[in-house]
Amino acid sequence: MNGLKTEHWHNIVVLTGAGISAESGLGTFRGAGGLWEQHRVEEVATPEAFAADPAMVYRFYNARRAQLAEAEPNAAHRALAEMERRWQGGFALVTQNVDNLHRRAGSTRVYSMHGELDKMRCQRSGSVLDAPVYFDSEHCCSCCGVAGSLRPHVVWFGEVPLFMDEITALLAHCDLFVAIGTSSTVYPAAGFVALAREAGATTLEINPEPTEASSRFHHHWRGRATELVPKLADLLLSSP
Ligand code: BJW
Repeated sequence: MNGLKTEHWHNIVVLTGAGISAESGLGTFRGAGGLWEQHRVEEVATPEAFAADPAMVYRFYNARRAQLAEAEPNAAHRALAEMERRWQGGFALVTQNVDNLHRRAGSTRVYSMHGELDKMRCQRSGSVLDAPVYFDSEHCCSCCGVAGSLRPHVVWFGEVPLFMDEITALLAHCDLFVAIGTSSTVYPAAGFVALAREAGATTLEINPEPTEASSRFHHHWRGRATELVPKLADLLLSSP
């Protein structure tokens, strides 16, 4: 941990990825243990995979929902919720994660740009509904009463992420941008650091490993999110 001196920051934007939930027991997508039934995420999280083999894709998300039901927010999620409560300027949390651990830790201003695992969407009406732990093509939706129209409310490759207008506006007025636990391999999130720098922001990457985007950040804190995010909260919330 080095280098970051508190400045006259007003607006903070934090981007999180799978690494922040790793210490809550949820697997990351890439690196060791990133395969699910021998599939890479790029092979299951696509509209094409859902069209070709919906049972496999439902099974993937049902397993993830069951795992999430057993998981609890960790110290990093809680530290971000405390930052939102106590930071005097603007604070926004953008997450690529579809788990609900930020909200369960108490964060309220969360932009879940890749959707939410505990929601499902009717492809006929567009309604977004609370999802049970298990659902598949047999499940009838409450809006039109037809089976086979429900899909996970998540953003797959080739689909447009959610809240892009809001996130772009936040980045354009950002003074400090922090990326936590993301490999920065998936766009548009991987490009947010460049947008933040165009806005003149200071940028910090928190990750145990260097990533494809590391060279674009001013500062790097190497270590686990549960250790370093509470330290960041202490640093920011104790500054005059
Ligand atoms: C720790 C830790 C600890 C471990 N503490 N850290 C060529 C060039 C550029 C772009 C493209 C291209 N070809 C195609 C594209 C576009 C494509 C893309 O980016 N593809 C890449 C593979 C190249 N992107 C899209 O299609 C997106 N849509 C799009 O671009 O639309 C166009 C558009 C955009 C904007 C406006 C208008 C139009 C959609 C992307 C959807 C991604 N969906 C998924 C699945 C979501 C549902 C689900 O969860 O199942 O999102 S894929 C998956 O990857 C998931 C994640 O959110 C995402 C990112 O992964 P993340 O979070 O970074 O996890 P990992 O596993 O990669 O990394 C974990 C990190 O944690 C590691 O670095 C560890 O070191 C670290 N870590 N333990 C802290 N304790």
